[in-house]
This record gives sequence, C-alpha cells and structure tokens, in this order.
Amino acid sequence: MQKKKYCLKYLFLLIICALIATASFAASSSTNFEIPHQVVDSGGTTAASANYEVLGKARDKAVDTPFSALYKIWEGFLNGVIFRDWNPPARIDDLAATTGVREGEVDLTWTAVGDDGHAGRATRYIVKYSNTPITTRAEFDAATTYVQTWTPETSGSTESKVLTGLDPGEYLYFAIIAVDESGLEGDVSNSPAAVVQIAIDDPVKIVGRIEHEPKIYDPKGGTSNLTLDYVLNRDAYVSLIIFKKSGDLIYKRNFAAGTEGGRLGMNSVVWSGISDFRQIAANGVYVYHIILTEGGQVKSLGRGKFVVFR
Ligand SMILES: [Ca+2]
Repeated sequence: MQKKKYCLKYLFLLIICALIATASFAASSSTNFEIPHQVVDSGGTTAASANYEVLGKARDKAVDTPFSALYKIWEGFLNGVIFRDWNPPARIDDLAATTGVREGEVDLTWTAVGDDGHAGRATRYIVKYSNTPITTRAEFDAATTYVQTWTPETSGSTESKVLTGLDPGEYLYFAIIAVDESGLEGDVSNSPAAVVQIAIDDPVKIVGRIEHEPKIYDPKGGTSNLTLDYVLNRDAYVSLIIFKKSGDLIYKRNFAAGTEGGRLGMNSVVWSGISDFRQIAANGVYVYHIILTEGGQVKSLGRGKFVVFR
C-alpha cells in the first residue's frame, strides 16, 4: 500500500515536469514566422521555405490550419521546431568610391541589400580597403578592416557614408559584405577605388607609378595605341610629352584640370604612335614625362621609357 502511494507521487511529479517543459518552450518561441503552408509537414522532420528551413518535429496539429495563404506560427503551436535561416544577404554590386571633402576622407555609396537576398534588412556590414583590387573572398579577408557600426538601411535604399582617418593621397580599393541577423554573409561587392583626400596645401603628384602598355610598342601605321595609366592626387593641368632618346620632342598633349589626363584619381591617356610631325614613330627607345604646369613652373610628375619596334 505504501509502495503504491509513492508510485502515484512520482507519477504526479513527472506530469508536473512535463507541463513545465512544454510551457518553457512556448516562452522561448515567441517570435512570429511566416512561411508558405506547403513547407510544413506536420509531424515531419524537415522542410524548407523561401528563406527558412524548418528543422525538427511539428507536434501540434494546429500547423495544419491555414492562415490566409500562409501559416503563421506562433507560441504554443509548435514544439521543438527550429527555424534555420539559410538565405544570406545579396551581393552589393553598385558600390562607388569618390575622394572625400576633407583630408583623409573617402565617400562610399551603394544600394542596400536585404537579410534574405534583396528582401528585408541586413544586420551589419563588413567594410574593407586595400592598395590592390578586392575581387575574391581571400583578398577581402586579407584587406584592412574599416571599423564602423553602421546600421544597414532597408533593401533598395541608398547608403551614403563618409570614411575618415584614411592616409591622405593613398589610392585605395574598397569592398563591402552585408551580414544578416543569423550571421550569414553575402558575397564580396564590386571593388571601386578612390584617392583619399589630401591636405589643402599638398602638392600635385602621381600616386604610385605610371603603368604603360605595351612595353614594346608597334604603332602599326597608327592603328594601335600606347596606353598610359596613372593616378593624380588632385585635379591639375598636366601634359604628356614624348621624346626620342636623342632628345627630340616628337609629341605633346595638354590635359585641362578635371578632364581625362588631368583629373583627380585614375587617368588613362593614349598615343597612337603618330608624331606631331605626322610621322609614324621610327624604331628606337623613347622617353615620356607627365609634366605639371602650375604657377609658371614646369615639373615632371613621372616618367618612363618604351621601345618602338615595328
Ligand atoms: Ca537571411
């Protein structure tokens, strides 16, 4: 008789414990999720919606009740169901970088993406910069982090941010990844570059080196071009001059401040191999200079050599 009484006591305790366990689940799943009804397989183990995968078992038959075209699942309806977000934010593909207004600044703009692709709102951004283009995840990870605590705008909104404290005069490439609330990361954005704003009185200079292609140039009767790429740290009136190695000037072009050849940032200028005397350049070694004409002074900002061989 005494034994039976104890058994009943334990049974009663077990029932109480089970009730507490169910109640504590209800409290921990108060967030509402909307998922297409067909994804919920009552009593099943796993199903997927556009953005959420349902893991675990649906216990309650309430999930069979449609709510418009959706199931609205809220506390008490499901037991032991875990929603796993598998959809990361979309890739930002329109990031733009321009020289900022004040020393050490660069301005970035882009269109915000969402928590799930282009839907919703991402949770945070990872912003990186580097002296070389950031085109892969490995390059992104290796680049320098720009520390910020920006809150992303809703998908589709224009983001506009000023980066400060960068090294004036540097030519930097930027990239951004959006991260959602589950910690899923989108792909690396496009990687635009800009010159970091210099101090007001910093002199004009070419940032880095002048790149020219090809190294051995065949003018092909003026149908091919020698291309020179260089980065200026501000708008300036500059000229391209080309000499024969003997010292004879054969070509000169001026580029007004703010135009291709004389503008802040990357410039790309070409020479078709025709001299100012309307002759195709003869075989030999040539020297070019990018020169600055400012306040009556003429100064070389950079130079290089190439060979004509045709
Ligand atoms: Ca997501």
